[in-house]
Amino acid sequence: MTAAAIIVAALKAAGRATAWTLRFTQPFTLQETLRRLPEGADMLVIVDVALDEEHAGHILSILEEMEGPAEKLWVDHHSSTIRHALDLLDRRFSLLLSVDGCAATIAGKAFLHLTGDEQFYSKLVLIGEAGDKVRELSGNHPLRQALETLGNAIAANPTDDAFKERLVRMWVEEKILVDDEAARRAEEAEEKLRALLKESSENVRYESSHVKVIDLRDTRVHGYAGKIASHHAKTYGKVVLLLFRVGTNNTIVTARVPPSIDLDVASLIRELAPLYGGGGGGHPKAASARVPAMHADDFVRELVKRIEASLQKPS
Ligand SMILES: [Mn+2]
Repeated sequence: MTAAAIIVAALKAAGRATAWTLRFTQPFTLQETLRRLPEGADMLVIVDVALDEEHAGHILSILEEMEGPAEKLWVDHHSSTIRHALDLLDRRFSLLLSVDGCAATIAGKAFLHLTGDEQFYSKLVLIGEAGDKVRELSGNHPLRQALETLGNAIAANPTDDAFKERLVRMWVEEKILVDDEAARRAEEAEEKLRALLKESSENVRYESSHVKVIDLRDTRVHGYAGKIASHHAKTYGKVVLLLFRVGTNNTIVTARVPPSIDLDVASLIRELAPLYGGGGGGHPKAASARVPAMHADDFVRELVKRIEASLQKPS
């Protein structure tokens, strides 16, 4: 979102984005989004969306057949997109791709000097980088409050695209970082998080010296799972597995590894989840799995076993 704001601000300053609209999409919904672009647009900029292996073939063929817009730019930091650079050039995309930092880093390097207000938009670069965890803002950093408010406001309802678009518009058109609406949503989110943290402490299903399993399958945690798991991992210095439900058929297991423990939980999940009819992955210390609800308990039992075994191995 911050990268998009910087790009739009630069295009506007150059007299080019007189009318613009935002679409929010995921790698697995990109094909749908591309099919429903506004008619007559003369420029398309795709920002921070991975062209992932699973969907690349389909998406590339849609792009192949697409008639407009005349100008197309892909700004991204995902290595799967970079591996398709030639395919994208063949489809007449201009490319701004780098694995260094996040989309806000790239947008800042390319467009900040064209926005006409480097002071304001450099704040957005920092907030975007901190939001994407490629940079840390210290507790007393002047942007820390805005970062937390925006993060919490979005977390309160992550799929509220209209709110997210309003935020980006506000950054571009009013150059305000946080407004009352965002502050109100953030407060709501913090309250909800407090309640969920309390509930999570009451639903610890297993705990050993290295691992803690929290079962929130009877609670609505959507948007908060990562925060809850990270909180427990950091506070107790244990690997945390948090179970919650998505729909009736699937259980998500969100895993967080504290900085004090050296463990690649993502590869354990990648190995194990398919054996239970699921899948998953992520980063070494922050990963998640989705498994059929009926196999969730067996999956978690085995995952705990493997985590404890790999932590007991002499290094
Ligand atoms: Mn990103």
